[in-house]
Amino acid sequence: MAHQTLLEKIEQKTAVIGVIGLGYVGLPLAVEKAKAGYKVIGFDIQPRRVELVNNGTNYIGDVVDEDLKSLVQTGYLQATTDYSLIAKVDACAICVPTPLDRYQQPNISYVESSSKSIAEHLHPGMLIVLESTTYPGTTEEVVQPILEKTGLKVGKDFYLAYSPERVDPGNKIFNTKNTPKVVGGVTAECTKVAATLYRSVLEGEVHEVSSPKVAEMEKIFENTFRNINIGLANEMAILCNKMGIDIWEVIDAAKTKPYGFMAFYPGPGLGGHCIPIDPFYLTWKAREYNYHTRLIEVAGEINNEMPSFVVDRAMKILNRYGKALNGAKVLILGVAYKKDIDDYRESPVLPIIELLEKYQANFYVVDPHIPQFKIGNRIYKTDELTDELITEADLVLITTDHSAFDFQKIASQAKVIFDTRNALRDVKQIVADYEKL
Ligand code: SAJ
Repeated sequence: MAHQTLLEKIEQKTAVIGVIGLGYVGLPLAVEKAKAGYKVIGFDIQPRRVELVNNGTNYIGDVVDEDLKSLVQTGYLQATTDYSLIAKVDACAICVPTPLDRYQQPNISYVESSSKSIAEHLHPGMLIVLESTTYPGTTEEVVQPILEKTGLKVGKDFYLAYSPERVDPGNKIFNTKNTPKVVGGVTAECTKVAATLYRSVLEGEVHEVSSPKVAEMEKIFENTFRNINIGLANEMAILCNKMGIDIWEVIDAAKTKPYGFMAFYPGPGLGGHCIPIDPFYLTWKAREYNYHTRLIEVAGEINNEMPSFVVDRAMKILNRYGKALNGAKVLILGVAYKKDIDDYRESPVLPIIELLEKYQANFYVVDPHIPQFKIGNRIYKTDELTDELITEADLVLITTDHSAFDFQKIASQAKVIFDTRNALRDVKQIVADYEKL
């Protein structure tokens, strides 16, 4: 049986592992598999990323620089743009982006192209695991047919499973190695082979489920759960503002309940490449079953409303000083979609900036993790934070609560602060005129 050979290779660590997509999911996974003693080939369409990996130069915050360097030097990890090397691979993980297109429809073109590349070099005894977050059905309705066009049969000649990535960029406690992993294979053998490989690499529990669909759905459920609860926190923030109640104090009080409550916090909107996007993979698939995922769509509307809610609040604050947004000096602290990371994909600060431009505000952006960023085709450079930028601002807008910001200093120098992240919660003395979301 082919899977016996593969299981033996996994147990003896002679299996060659492939990882397609060397981003914030794929590179940490490739490093963990190489650290476990497997020879790993990383595949990426970006030559720059391949060059960086092969030079032992790390570009992902959650990967330890030294680990990458030594794994490359010892030959356990290499990267390539040459997908024909998939022919050498015994087990291959697909870790490519699954964005939405401009019509909010799933774009699984990277999953399809990766599957086609694998199919060109598919050989008996190979395991393929899709890790990218996607709608339930992708593995069996999209990936499997592409692979079986080769004439090889899933469960007999090759093994196919889905195992969602669970990477929380910047999380100092949970990482690829220690976070529990869910695995669902097309057949029982597929599940067994995939689970055996993950158990030989990861420390966290490997939780087996009965099919790829269950694993695909549980991942989307995880992220939809976050999206909707953040939407609830944002709606409560809007209402509490109208009622003159401090939403942050309300949440701190609610979370004293030791059971049945989980704290989520309002913010300037919902960023990242997962939480704002994944639920709409489910919305799209649900239409096939003539079902309308109302809760997901309402949460999306509320979360998408937050950038304009923030700018409206800024307008009202400036108005108290007889200032229009037009011409006002606004200092924006943070463009990353959440604290202590350098990623601004889907960041809510981008629509906030577009609105400030529309109202002709005179704004400056500071983000110690992001030297420059793009909105559409326009490139924006961030500024160094100086005393002048703080003292001369008509309004300091805190949009990302990076640990690198000295909020005590900012609170003592700024005239007016609007804090969308409760970033000043631990600041003893706030001299400025201070307002929170
Ligand atoms: N946010 C809030 N209020 C909250 C929590 C988050 O406004 O209470 C905002 C954040 O500021 C950010 C967005 O939501 O803009 C997403 O935040 P996130 O913490 O979910 O961060 P991601 O998208 O980088 O990572 C998430 C993972 N995070 C957590 O579970 C904490 C996890 O859901 C997934 O493993 C990952 O997406 C993924 O790749 O699916």
